[in-house]
Amino acid sequence: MGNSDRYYHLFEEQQEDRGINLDEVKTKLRKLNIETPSWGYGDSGTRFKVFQQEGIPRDPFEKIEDAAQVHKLTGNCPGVAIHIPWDKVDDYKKLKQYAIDHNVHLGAVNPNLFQDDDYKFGSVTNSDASIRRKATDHLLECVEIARTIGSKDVSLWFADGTNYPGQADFRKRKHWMQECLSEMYESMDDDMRMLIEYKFFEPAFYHTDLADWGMAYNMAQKLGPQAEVLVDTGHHPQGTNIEHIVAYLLDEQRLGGFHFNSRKYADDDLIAAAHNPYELFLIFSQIVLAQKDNDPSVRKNADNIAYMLDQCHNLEPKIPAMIRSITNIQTLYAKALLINLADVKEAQERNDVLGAEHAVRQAFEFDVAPLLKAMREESGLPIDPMKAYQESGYGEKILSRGKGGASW
Ligand code: PSV
Ligand code: MN
Repeated sequence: MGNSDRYYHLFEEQQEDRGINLDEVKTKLRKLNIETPSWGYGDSGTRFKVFQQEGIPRDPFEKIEDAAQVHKLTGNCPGVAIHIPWDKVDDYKKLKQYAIDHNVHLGAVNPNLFQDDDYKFGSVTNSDASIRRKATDHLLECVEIARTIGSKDVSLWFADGTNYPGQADFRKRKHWMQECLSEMYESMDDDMRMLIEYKFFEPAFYHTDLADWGMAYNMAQKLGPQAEVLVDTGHHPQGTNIEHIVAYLLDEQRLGGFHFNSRKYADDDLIAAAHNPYELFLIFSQIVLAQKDNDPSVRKNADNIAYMLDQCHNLEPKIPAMIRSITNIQTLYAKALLINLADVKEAQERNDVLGAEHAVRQAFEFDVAPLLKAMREESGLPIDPMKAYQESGYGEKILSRGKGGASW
């Protein structure tokens, strides 16, 4: 019996005693699909400097090749989110097929409404009707691209906002945005989703048109059931209770998806759970709870969340940074799946504050390494995805691409 087996069996016994079925946990872990962002493989930086790396993909096809490595080694990332026009190609069917040939698929389509001179004072909130038209046409183009590549999600983030009091009319902008998004909504197929992201500041510093989850939720509600809220973990003020937002949206059946990343100060876009693993664990704890809800529509929402990374690795190499993010997420989801929900519920019913807190935290404190090893072994995946990447030679092979690849 190998070491990993010995540790796993001890772990299994321990969890069985707690009433946790590890086969169910492993099945859920295998089912976790996290899209990686095509733009996360390109060169990125801060407003001060983009340090170019060697080996960066030169086009969307090479981005897919890199994303395919992350999936091959972790088993949880079959989807690649794309950004238009960064990933604009002449033939989207060819791009779709290229992804399939690399054992992945194209995921959410992300329009870009922030890098055109016309959008300086807003895109769908611009006071100039012809600019709003242009922005809406781009949204419609992205719905069409999603249709062509067989993607069901169009994911929206707006940089729209202002820097100074009096600069623009908040309420007019709210109506303009709703008008443009309604047109996009009407153009979607019945099985498509519009995922609406919010962010409290940056690039605008005074007001942002969709500044928080409440505004995104309200917009989604006005548009219809195919519009849902996307929670980017880096888009909240310090100290925000994100898991509460998650629970609220699940209860309303409007939690569309996540952009995972880590933040210390603002929208830092760093490796998921690098700074505050407990936060991500608590987010997953709400999802795990909703997966077992009595209400089938809450369960349906919890089982249909679009998980994505939205990260930019400015200093560290891109592919290993994605792998680290995914293994961090696997670890924290695994821990959340170890929460004994019945214990939590009982403690809550007794108003046993310490007991309830203990029941949640206890799961976080388990070492899930033996569980992840067993799950990977059983799925034919490398036990240590990072080590496997480092030994694969892929990182050296792509150096022949040279410097000066794609950037956002
Ligand atoms: C900018 O803040 C951002 O990171 C948003 O989170 C979007 O999801 C992403 O860029 C891609 O447009
Ligand atoms: Mn995002």
